[in-house]
Amino acid sequence: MSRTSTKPLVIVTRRLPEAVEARMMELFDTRLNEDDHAFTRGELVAAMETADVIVPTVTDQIDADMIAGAGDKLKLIASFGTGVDHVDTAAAVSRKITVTNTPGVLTEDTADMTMALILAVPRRLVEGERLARSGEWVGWAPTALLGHRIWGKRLGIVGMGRIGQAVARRARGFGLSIHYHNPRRLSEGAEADLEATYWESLDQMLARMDFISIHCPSTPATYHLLSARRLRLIQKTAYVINTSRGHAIDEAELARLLENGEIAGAGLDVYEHEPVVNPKLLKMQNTVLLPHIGSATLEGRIDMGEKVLINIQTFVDGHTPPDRVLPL
Ligand code: 8YV
Repeated sequence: MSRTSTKPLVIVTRRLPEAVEARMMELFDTRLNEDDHAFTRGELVAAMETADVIVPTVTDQIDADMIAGAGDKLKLIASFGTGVDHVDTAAAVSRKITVTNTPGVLTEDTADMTMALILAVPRRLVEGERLARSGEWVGWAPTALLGHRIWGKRLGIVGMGRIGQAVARRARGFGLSIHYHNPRRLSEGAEADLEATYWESLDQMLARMDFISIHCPSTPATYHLLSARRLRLIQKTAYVINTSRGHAIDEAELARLLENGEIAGAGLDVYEHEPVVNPKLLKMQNTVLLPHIGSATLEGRIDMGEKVLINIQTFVDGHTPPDRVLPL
């Protein structure tokens, strides 16, 4: 970044909470996206040719070609969000462009939404809500809208990082026993705190759980971690919950298994080809589908924005930003 220019040019690709945009404007020469449309590839390329700093979100795919074509001034990609699967971080690092994210501040909100899905699917919450509004509800009946009990069941958490652990803490309060698979086993103390059982074999865990909730980062190694083969290991009575990234699950196979009653239900906040949702999933009653709102709280978005501001300011001041991301 040129030391002679007074303020760096920061291009923000989506609307952020007012307070964050206002601070961004005070600190930097900021260009906002007034109508909040998702940038086209062309717009993103143009932004990367001119900006010193770009602030993208999950709706901006920044690949190696775009990074190769970036202007010499571009030195920082300060992403708004925790997952950085939309940025080719290896390509960025090889062009000496720093990448940052906003970890930690959306843990509790995402865990809340996960818990909401864990409750909503087996208790048929959305079906019930629709019936109550439809004008077709004829009154209480002992056998109406029977769901399944949550208390006493087994929850298998795939990816026991910050969010996975926050889900575990909540789920224990609902009487679920906690099981997990993770590349690294937690410390004895952490396992004891969460009363969590470690499964080295994902296959074995999947076959024995009543709920499976995905909380791993999206990397080439976790692409279709729940592959067609693994999805077929899941019990007929089990529910699959995903608030991480759609890529972790073979969505077409999940839809097929749900359609055939080979998996009981699914609660999804993320999809393989967002914003497109597999049409089979849309038609089913045993799915609860959300539009990627796991971290969508005003408080969370403000905290994320503050992290972006700190990352940019620290970088502009010549230091390593606190949330620097290195390629996995
Ligand atoms: C964000 C998310 O809304 O931070 C993440 O990784 O998945 C979401 O909760 C989005 O990514 C912001 O870019």
